[in-house]
Amino acid sequence: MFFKKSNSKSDNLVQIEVLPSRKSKVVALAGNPNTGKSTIFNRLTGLKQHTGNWPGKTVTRAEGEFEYNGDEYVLIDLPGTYSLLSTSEDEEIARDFILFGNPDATVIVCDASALERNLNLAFQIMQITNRCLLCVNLIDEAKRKGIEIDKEVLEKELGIPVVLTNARSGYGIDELKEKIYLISNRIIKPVPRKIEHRKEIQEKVNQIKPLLEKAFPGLYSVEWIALRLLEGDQKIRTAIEKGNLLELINKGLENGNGDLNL
Ligand SMILES: Nc1nc2c(ncn2[C@@H]2O[C@H](COP(=O)(O)OP(=O)(O)OP(=O)(O)O)[C@@H](O)[C@H]2O)c(=O)[nH]1
Ligand SMILES: [Mg+2]
Repeated sequence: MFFKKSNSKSDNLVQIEVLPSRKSKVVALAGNPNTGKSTIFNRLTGLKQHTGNWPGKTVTRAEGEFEYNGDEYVLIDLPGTYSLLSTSEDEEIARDFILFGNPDATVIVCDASALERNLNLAFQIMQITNRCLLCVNLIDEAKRKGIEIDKEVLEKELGIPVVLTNARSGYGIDELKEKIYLISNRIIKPVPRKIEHRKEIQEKVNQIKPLLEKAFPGLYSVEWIALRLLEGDQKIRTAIEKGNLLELINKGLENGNGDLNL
């Protein structure tokens, strides 16, 4: 049995709840290259880290653990990518993990001085999962360049929580942990801004979605998968033809704390 202190408005009133299982929550760390992901990863996990390779790949995989508010988290440092749509090994790993690993929260790390470029990936992730937040890192560098980030406006425009950090100094890391806690415990449920597609495309997506749902009950990110099919994504198409799309998802789930071998 696993006990957890729940947050109470009054510090004197600490409720003890029994959680149904002790399974760690899974948090993915995504972002463009060189945005400070590994520095944030180190800040969050300290010495509790393991590195290896992604199964069957030459790409390094870093995984670490941390505790917050009585919960245990496994953090996965995904390869830095500009997009999730091309077929490079790095992008495929990041994409498959977010899509099939079903993380409890995905932290999208971006460079405060290059938001416009970085938000491309953020929007792609926001189409796949609602359980995400934007970590605007390197704010010290941005400030030096005279760039100020309006957190509230960004949150409103994107529909997801935004945390400003300087991973080098540790500024904002406590708030980042709190937001990860709130999202992975479903205490806050972000509603990311979705991309509006042309009418013809949306009509096709709406035709494909129910077919996918029928063939693969329990499938999430259905809209995203439908869009990839329309685009001619070979990997997704093969998974559907072989009927093993759910198998891929379950593998991702099972391996949230271990190896993701897709
Ligand atoms: N000034 C400043 N430097 C930072 C901050 N975060 C990270 N850095 C530095 O930026 C550089 C890149 O950081 P990494 O953590 O390696 O970035 P990354 O996203 O993991 O990079 P890749 O794994 O290569 O994609 C390092 O020199 C860090 O020390 C920050 O908030 N402020
Ligand atoms: Mg790194």
